[in-house]
Amino acid sequence: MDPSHNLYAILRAGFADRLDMVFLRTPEDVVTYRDIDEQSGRLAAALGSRGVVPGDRVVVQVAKSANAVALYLACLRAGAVYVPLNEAYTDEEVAYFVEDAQPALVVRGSLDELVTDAAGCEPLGSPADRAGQTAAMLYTSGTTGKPKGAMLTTENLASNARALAGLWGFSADDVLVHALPIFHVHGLFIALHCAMLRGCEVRFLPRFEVSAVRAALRGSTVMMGVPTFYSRLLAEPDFGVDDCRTMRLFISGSAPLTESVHAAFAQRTGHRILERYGMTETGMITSNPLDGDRIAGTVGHPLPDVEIRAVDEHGAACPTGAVGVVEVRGPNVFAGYWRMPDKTASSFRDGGDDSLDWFVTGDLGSVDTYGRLTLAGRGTDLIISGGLNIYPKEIELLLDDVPGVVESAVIGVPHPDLGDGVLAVIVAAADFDPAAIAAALDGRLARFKHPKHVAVVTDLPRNAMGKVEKAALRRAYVDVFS
Ligand code: MLC
Ligand code: AMP
Repeated sequence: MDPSHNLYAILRAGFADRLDMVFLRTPEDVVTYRDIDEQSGRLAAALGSRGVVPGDRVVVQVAKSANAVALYLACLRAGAVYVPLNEAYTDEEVAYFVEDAQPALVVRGSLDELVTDAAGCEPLGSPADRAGQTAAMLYTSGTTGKPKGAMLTTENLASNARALAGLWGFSADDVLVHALPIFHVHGLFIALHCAMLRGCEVRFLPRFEVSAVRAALRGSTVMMGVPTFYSRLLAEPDFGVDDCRTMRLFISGSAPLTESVHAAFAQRTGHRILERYGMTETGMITSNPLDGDRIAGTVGHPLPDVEIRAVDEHGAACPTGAVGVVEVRGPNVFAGYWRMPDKTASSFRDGGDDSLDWFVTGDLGSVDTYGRLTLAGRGTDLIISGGLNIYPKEIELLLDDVPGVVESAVIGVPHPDLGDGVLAVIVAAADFDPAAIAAALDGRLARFKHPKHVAVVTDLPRNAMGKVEKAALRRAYVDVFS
């Protein structure tokens, strides 16, 4: 097989001469690249013995661990489509994904059984040929409708990884602090692929816990995080230059980094955080430069071979500096939504003859004369809380069924720790009992989506069309979490 036809083979070429170096340093264990190569090979064989064949989906909802990384890589080697799920999802939420993905295998909770099986297997030989095929499928929601499986190909993921490892100056000498979850693009692809392409060491923490992260920063060189990581570090009065002596780069993304956090971090540590922008369907789209100006409030330039533009409501390109809907095209853009051809078609705009079509991100932004993108909010009501996307509709549908709730509107309002905090504004009947809300959501909705505050009102503001004016609500409740 041509090694460029399988993502694991591409990544392996990056660390092939560093097999005896540390890959994952976890709180309990030290896992070398050779260990992961062997373990992912055995797990790939174990997948085969369970009947998984190339193209099959494997749904995985497990805790972050070295074996979870090995299982991801095993899926790549076996040619299976890796479908990771947030550990916080409830049985009811997982049931939807399993029904939709039609997986050949579901791995939930413990990896023990699979790992035990793998121990008795010979590592899989040649990786599956997956040229032009889906390597992983990640679910992402929309403002309406159910979550959609975004199909990411070998080439989508490989092109993005190569571009980022180059742009951000990754080398074998780097040591990456990894405190992100590995069920999303950021922690799974962006962080791990950059490290593997150069054979770097990764300090692999189970979650973001501020004292463990501070300890891990000492002796490390790069950290990737969501803005909440940076505001939590800054909330430590004694966090500063001493923590960052060996660091060369702090990267932020998944949610807007405020100019005040950017400035405070620079002042406290001497490091200007490098902000980049991306999404599940596209991987990374733009990045501030490693060398040169990292401008707070902008998300930088498109990656090599990636094009962006802002368009108006008619789909015409906006003049320089004018805000429009951001569209993107390039090798990073996904192959479409799993079994949703209509939704896929309506998410792209015709790019003209011989050109790729444009993917419509739904984000609003403007492009300046230097080609830099500045985001200007979102065209949708999407809430981004601590780097996790939350869709109001999903919560409103459950709230509207709660006894005593007449109607509801769910919005995101500024939250000092999470960026956006989820607020439910409800119109209640006389018999409404506030405890009924928690009771109705428990077990049905992942806890991170639960409203952090509920406000009861007599009616919701509506426009002439009868639509709830969420912007007015956001203004009215702007201070609720401050
Ligand atoms: C946890 N909780 C949250 C939350 N995370 N609530 C709202 N928003 C969040 N993000 C809730 C839990 O349900 C729980 O509630 C309580 O907080 C404590 O849980 P925890 O697990 O101890 O939380 P904590 O460790 O503090 O987690 C916060 C966090 C984490 C910000 C560190 O959410 C995180 O790591 N976020 C990163 C997400 C990420 O990787 N995003 C990238 C997406 S990819 P209760 O009620 O049970 O007590 C993408 C593309 C791109 O967007 O561009 O990168
Ligand atoms: P997801 O679908 O979970 O991958 O989330 C993607 C969304 O996160 C994008 O459409 C943006 O709205 C948001 N996002 C990612 N990076 C940034 C950033 N640097 N600044 C602002 N928003 C961001």
